[in-house]
Amino acid sequence: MTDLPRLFGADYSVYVRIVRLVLAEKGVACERVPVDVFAEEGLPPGYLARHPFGRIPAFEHDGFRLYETGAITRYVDEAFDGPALQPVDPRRRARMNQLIGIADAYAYPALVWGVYVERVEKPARGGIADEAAVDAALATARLCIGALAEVMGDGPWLAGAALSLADLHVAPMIDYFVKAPEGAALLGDVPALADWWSRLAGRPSMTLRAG
Ligand SMILES: N[C@@H](CCC(=O)N[C@@H](CS)C(=O)NCC(=O)O)C(=O)O
Repeated sequence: MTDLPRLFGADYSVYVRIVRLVLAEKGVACERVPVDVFAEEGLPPGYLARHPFGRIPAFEHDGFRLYETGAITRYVDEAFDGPALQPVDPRRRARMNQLIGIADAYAYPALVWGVYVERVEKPARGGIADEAAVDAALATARLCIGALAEVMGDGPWLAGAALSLADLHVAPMIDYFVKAPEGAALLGDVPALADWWSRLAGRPSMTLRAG
């Protein structure tokens, strides 16, 4: 019998959630192994052998170890049955990869760290938001939302007619972003992306929280 793939990480993580969304959309069960990168006691012994950069997620399937979310999700899509999550058309696939690149390079730092963590999480822990940092992040966030909408084209999904890895990569970032009032307002200013978000947020995979 084939072992279940193992996913190392924590529920709060954007990148762990991306892999969980992809597994859920493919209908692939996995074993979760808790790793809290922000734990006071540090990383579990031996974790750096799986992920030398000490980030989450890490993944293992039948002895094949992998880290980097984009590599994991493409592997899951290609190695398992279930609906294909990458367009076959080279240009559509290039758009999907472009969207994932935008998400990693620009959206994650701005939407999640610059807006959500600063505006929502820091005050919830008794801290004070750095308003200059929020303003700077919002400017980048506006650019990101505009770029995603432009690359998306006619939709209804980010890479075209079918749900793809791009939707599932961007989703956890938007989910944190819209928890900040400025994030929700900014998304609302771009109707194509706001409509996409309502479509995506209602999928069963998106309601998975823990476990
Ligand atoms: N390039 C990595 C990024 C993963 C990443 O940044 N994960 C965050 C949690 S969402 C993390 O481990 N942060 C710990 C840190 O920054 O020290 C990937 O694609 O998997």
